Amino acid sequence: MKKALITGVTGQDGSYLSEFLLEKGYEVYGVIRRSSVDYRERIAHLEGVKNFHLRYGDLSDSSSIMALVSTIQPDEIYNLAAQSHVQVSFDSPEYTADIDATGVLRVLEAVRLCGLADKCKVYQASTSELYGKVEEVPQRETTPFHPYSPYAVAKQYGFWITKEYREAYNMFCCSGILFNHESERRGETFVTRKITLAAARIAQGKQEKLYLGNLSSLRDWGYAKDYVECMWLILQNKTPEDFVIATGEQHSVREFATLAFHHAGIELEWKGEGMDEKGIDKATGKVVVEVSPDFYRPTDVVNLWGDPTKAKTELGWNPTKTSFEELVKIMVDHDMSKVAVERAEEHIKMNLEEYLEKGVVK
Ligand code: G4F
Repeated sequence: MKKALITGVTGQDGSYLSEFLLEKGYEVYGVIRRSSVDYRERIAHLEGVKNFHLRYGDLSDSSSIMALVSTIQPDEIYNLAAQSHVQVSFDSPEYTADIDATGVLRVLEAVRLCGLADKCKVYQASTSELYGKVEEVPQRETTPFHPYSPYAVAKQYGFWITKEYREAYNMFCCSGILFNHESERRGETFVTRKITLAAARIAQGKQEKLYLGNLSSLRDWGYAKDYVECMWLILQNKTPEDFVIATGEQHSVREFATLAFHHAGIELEWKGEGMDEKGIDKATGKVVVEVSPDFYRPTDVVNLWGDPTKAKTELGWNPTKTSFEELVKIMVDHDMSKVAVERAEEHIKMNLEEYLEKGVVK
């Protein structure tokens, strides 16, 4: 039985990858950090499942990584842990560098110093943000990098140190250069999930308005569940190589919002430009989307579009398994149900409070 160690197991990708590897018959070890608040929602259904184990560790603490690698002796490591929010990296650049750059080095060094360089393969979660202020459209493996945020600069180090360990120590370590990948498990401050949740809340009368930043920003959005398969395929390849993982389709934030609101039952009409642009509910004439300078970044990456040809031809991966339209629908359907459940719970609580007050129940 193969053993996989996953850092960032509590995240969107970590949870999907755990499910995928368990299904493939792996023994999965997920690394979690100590926290006083519960952040294990995405993997709660896996706790107690045979062959799924959680261990404490932190990418900022090399001794903890070293201890995990030496005791578990994994066949594969998936380094998904990161400070992954681009906007936050402008506020916490040093922390971002520690985890997203030096953290990668700590994982690679742990493998080397534990004498596992020949045995343990390493997958590094790299990003399309490396292309940043893009020098070619669409972007492929050969496109020059131009990182454009503290996050991207840190991830650039992670990419190059992975390549360096491959060349210097002959290790099987590779980067997946993943374009944006979303799902119903996506964090609520990333633009797609922020939109689908708001559309659901606005449609059900729980929110008045959604405030967004750059509506014209372009992204290549795929479904995270499809992308974890590719992480695994990269490590099963004959030779260690880096791959672009993308759908090959590009859409704007505005287009994503239009489609998400449509699935939630609201047809949007866009009026105005720049900071004055507004999304109006055609049926009621109400402004439901506005632009706020709070969500603009000091430097923003605005033209990401990946070319997945290499992954398609060399790994046999299907980049269009889930279409853009299906992805938006999956997310909106999920959030419509989530909001409906929250409303029902509120309703029950209100009734219960009233019954308690009237002495109907004690
Ligand atoms: O959803 P986002 O925050 O994702 P971003 O910055 O592209 O980064 C994500 O994808 C990367 C892969 O390319 C990962 F490496 C990274 O870890 C992360 O998962 O923003 C997407 C775009 C940006 O151009 C942003 O300026 O949407 C624009 N945007 C417009 N309004 C907004 C908002 N982004 C956020 N988060 N919130 C807004 O209100």
